[in-house]
Amino acid sequence: MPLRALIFDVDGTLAETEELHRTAFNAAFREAGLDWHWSRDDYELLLYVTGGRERISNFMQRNPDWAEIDAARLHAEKTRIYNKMLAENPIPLRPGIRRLVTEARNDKIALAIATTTSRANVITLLENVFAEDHENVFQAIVCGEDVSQKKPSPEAYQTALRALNTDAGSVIVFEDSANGLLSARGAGLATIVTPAYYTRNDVFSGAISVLSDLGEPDRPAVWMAGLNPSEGHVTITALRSWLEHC
Ligand code: XBP
Ligand code: MG
Repeated sequence: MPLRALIFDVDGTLAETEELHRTAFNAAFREAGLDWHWSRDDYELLLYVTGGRERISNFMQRNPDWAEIDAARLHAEKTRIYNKMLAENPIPLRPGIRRLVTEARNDKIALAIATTTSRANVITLLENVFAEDHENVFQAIVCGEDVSQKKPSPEAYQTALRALNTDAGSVIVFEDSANGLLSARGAGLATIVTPAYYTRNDVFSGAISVLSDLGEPDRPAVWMAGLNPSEGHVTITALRSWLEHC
């Protein structure tokens, strides 16, 4: 099948944002007068529940005394704090993302996002990294608010596919997590995984390739499993030939 679209996850894939999410959760807890603190080790486990509000609700089940706490309100505050922090301290795109996005745009390959994070977070990140061009880069942006079931449900990817009006066989997905990979695989999509800090211990069976990142001509990616880009960095030419072999 010809390559027609690339779909990117956001947190951990476009940028290493998850540590800022953790910081924002902890700040929201402090502001609400709660003595909760999610350490890095805690957060690595908590991330198995996708979606920040769901993550808070899941955590609250540990103690019946917390049953009355308003998870949605706490999460709205976390989102406000996260966006303020991200606007003030921009996080860069991971290696190879900007280069591949530019190549795809030059080749008229559609680009989309499928994430379980909140839309406000995605827009702030895109404004930071693509500046005045940010509204033109992605033809479809599917966020947590757009689905009834977050990853690992395939709904986010199925929704993105419908928005792109493209066959699953013509698409390649970029993910960083096992939940994201399950979601994309559930929608029948070939998936490349570039593990992030918090997902480095996940299991990525079913990915067509697992790489440290997408690499750059002067900074090759480290191959971990599956297909290996011969030039050391992922190009549209490599993706076209990989899709033919899937
Ligand atoms: C990652 C997530 C998100 C963020 C928090 O999503 O699970 O929930 O941790 O974002 P993805 P919210 O990798 O699919 O982008 O608090 O806005 O849910
Ligand atoms: Mg992710």
